[in-house]
Amino acid sequence: MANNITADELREKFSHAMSAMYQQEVPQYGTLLELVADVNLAVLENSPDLQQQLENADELARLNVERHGAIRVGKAEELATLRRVFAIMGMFPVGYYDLSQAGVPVHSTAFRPIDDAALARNPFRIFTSLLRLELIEDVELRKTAAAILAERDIFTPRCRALLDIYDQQGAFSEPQADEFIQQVLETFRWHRHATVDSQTYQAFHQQHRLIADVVCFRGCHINHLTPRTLDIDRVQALMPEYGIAPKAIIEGPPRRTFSILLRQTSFKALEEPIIFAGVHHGTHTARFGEIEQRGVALTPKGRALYDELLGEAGNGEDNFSHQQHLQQVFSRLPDSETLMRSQGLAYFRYRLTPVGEMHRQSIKPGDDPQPLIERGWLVAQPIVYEDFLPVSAAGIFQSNLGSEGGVRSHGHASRAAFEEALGAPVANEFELYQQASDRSKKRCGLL
Ligand code: OOG
Ligand code: NI
Repeated sequence: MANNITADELREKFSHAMSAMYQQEVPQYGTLLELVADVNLAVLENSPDLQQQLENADELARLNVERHGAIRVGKAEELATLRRVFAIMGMFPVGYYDLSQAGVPVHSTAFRPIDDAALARNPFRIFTSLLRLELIEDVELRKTAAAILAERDIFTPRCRALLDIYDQQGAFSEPQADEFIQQVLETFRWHRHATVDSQTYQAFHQQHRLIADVVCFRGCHINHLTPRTLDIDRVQALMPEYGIAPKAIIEGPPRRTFSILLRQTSFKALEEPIIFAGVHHGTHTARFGEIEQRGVALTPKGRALYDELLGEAGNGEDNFSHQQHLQQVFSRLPDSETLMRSQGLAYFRYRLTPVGEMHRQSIKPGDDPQPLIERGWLVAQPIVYEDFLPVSAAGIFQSNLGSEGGVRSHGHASRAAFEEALGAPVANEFELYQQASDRSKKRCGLL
């Protein structure tokens, strides 16, 4: 069919449409975008090297656009249908996150692009959580929740029809693509009208605020979007000046010369007016804005060290002392690209330089990349971490559910149950990074 829209184009349109909708719904999010743009500009002005590097990578134009968003669903069918929706946009389930360890009754995955070209084009991801009804202690309440969820359909009939059309055609024309985006937006739109009366809402809310958020509305409203910042510490510090209340601490690793994984922080969820069935007015607190700064993906060995150090550091009360403490504890993880590479702590992509190309025949599978890098034949580029961190995610959840301390509670990881609900396995993020690294090594003749 002529003029078919690619998955990358659809994802791009989708992330723009979500951003426009969310800025309308949550004006404070628009303010956060302005702050992020201001800080990014200042960083670039002070760092011509970085500016050049981003320009070369074609990153400058879309520096301030969203990198991820998050939603929460209530039942298996919703998750499975989202899998179909996101697949059309080139977003596939990667990773399994068990948040129950941190007292949040959900488990999650991230729908995201997987191949190098798609990630380079637009890495937009949706962190998607499934409520675990079995973790609701009150049996009656659990039954009520299940009954409410059984009745709702978060997708429009036209969205469902378009999914079937896509399955038959294997593609969308441009008008179909635009209609699809419009229909999908309906699922993520905010509804001021709760589907339950205020008593039912309060009962869920008392068990866990998240249950009320997932069960009491017609859709699975987008609960935050997250642009990329070049200086997360600066944005965190400036938020109050822009009239935005930040969460207490920046999640993830400390600031380093050689950035690793993912650092993130958010502003606190707003208290928004809602209307209950039976016309009572009330408020609901779920929606916020977040920022992120990504670094290199760590190997299982590097990640184990990260998890160990993070556990050792614990949680500070205020961001300043927390970051200082993190810096100290993380001194055990070398802050050097070369050391991280030679110790097998992080993933890299390799590329031959023009001189390296000329000496291609003297490069043998199994050669150590380091001498070749020093000789100027080979360049190693850190592979960006494209996924999420369960401890950080729990911190983001908790700060926006009104409890930053975080009660640890029961609940066992249940990847198999999650995959059954999803109707497919989730990809292993480490395997994806390893494959990207291996592909690049093969191209250079190193593998
Ligand atoms: C998701 C929180 C997790 C992140 O960036 O780690 C998340 C949620 O609140 O639904 O988005
Ligand atoms: Ni997030």
